[in-house]
Amino acid sequence: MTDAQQHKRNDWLVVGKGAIGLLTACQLQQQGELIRLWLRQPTELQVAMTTVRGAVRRHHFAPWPKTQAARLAFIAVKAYDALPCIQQLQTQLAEDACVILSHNGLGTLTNIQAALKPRQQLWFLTTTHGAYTQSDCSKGHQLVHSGSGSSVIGKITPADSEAVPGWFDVLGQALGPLTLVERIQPCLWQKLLINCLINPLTALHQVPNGALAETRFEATLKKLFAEYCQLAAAAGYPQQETAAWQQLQQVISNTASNRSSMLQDRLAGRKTELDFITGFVLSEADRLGLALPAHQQLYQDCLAAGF
Ligand code: KPL
Repeated sequence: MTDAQQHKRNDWLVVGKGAIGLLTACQLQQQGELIRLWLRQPTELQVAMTTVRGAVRRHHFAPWPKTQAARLAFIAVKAYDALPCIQQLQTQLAEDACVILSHNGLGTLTNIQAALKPRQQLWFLTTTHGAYTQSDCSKGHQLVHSGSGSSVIGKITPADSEAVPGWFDVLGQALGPLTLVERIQPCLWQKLLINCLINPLTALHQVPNGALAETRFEATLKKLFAEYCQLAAAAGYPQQETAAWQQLQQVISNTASNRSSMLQDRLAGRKTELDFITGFVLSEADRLGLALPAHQQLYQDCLAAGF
């Protein structure tokens, strides 16, 4: 039997037409998976995807049939849309559906867990693959896979440790290298460190990520970093400071010409994820009785700028 015959393709419902949703849909379809999208208009969606090597691939996606219950859903919507999206989708999800969430920021999971049924599984994936969408009405959806990265996934609920899920390898081929971790929260706190420093600063100053390597941002970055490390330690997610600082510099340099997702949201006139990034940092600080003046100032500056 050939590999192709052995591979029983999974049937995925993908929600989210942002960069990560479309990247996942295109990459999984490329692996031979059956992908249907959650679309408001019941028409096919076409995407021209530029790969990291510069080749252009065309993908077509049919809408998810409203009469079918989804057993596997990949949901990559903005943090503020995650709960409403799950609530709206619930009637479409199988009793034992596997829901994989991916978004920036923290603070959504408790309510989302409560919105799921006992046998529905919740997973969270975080990725460093770089991608962005370009809207050109005449050409349909344009997606650029701007940088290869890696991803980490962990199960949030039910909190049992089970065998590696059947879809793991194919998701790893799509967004890999993919690591399965027992506890995803420490990874989400590491990612939050990157996002709460890079995203609001680049969006506020309207600069690409690489500008943060300039000396004019050094003092602010250091203050934000020190405060975040203090908070993360108090919350039970201590950061290895030297490694974390190096990782931050690495992301700034690897994504130097990229616009952060928050800057892209601002430029497109969309709502930002500020409340789930800096807002979450400040609410955790409040809960733990810590003052974080640099994050507070950044939050106020963003609000004053109309975020
Ligand atoms: O995750 C990102 C984002 O823009 O949301 C980073 C890592 C900062 C890359 O731009």
